[in-house]
Amino acid sequence: MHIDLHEIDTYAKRWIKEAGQRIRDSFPKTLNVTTKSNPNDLVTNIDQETEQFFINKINETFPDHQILGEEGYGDTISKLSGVVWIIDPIDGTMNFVHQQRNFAISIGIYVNGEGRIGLIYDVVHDELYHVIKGNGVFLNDEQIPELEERSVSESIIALNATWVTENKRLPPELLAPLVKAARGTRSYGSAALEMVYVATGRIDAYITPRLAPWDFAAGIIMIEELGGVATNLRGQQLDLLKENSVFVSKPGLHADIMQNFLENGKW
Ligand code: 2AM
Ligand code: CA
Ligand code: CA
Ligand code: CA
Repeated sequence: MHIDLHEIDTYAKRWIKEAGQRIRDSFPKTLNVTTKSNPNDLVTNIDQETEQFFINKINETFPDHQILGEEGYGDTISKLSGVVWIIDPIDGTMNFVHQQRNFAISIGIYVNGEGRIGLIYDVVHDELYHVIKGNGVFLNDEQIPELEERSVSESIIALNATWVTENKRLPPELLAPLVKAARGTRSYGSAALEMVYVATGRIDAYITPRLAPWDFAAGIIMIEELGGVATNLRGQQLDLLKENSVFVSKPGLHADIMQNFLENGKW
């Protein structure tokens, strides 16, 4: 199979901008909101229509590519061979519904399992974060500099308060000392945006016990391209075919938190 990454990238950029325009155009219209696994797990007609928009475009233009999408209109994928588009049509659906901001479209493009292109589009701000592996990371036309080291005491860490209260995924006392030791914590409610905030240095790390591949597929390519580190909460490599805990961070800070707060994965 001949793979022209620049051609794929050109289409991906065009489509993500077009999808973003459609989402902005939908704001005055009535949104159809339903729930999925529980009353707080929301999905809208716009999530579904946006995913279908990408699938139609990709199938028309690149019939031999595979698609893994959150809303389930893509393919059932058991291994990452050939070109796979990993798409979250709206990341931060709760924000989209309640706030009409703080959400993004996320697309990671993998070739034989390797992350090659990542796009995260902050639709409301018209900010496109973009990486082609080996060619740097850009916010619109501006190149994002490499990540530098940072101590815990001077870092802002993205972390949802849920994970230091009683919950099904983590011992609540695990992260409490980190919350105390850090300069500050934040929670934005969109994993894709939290990833690009790490990439741009607006925050220093992001920790969460459960994400799906479409939440992080694009973001980890950007963070790794800039010298950052992306693993699960036990310090292991992320698996693009299932749910993972996720810990992305500036270099140095990752090892520090792993060693001094995450018990080197032995919790
Ligand atoms: P979503 O808006 O695309 O569903 C909210 O803290 C972040 O977690 C968002 O990126 C959200 O993505 C994601 N998220 C919400 N529910 C999730 C679930 N059940 N599993 C994994 N990620 C989820
Ligand atoms: Ca969802
Ligand atoms: Ca998501
Ligand atoms: Ca989503």
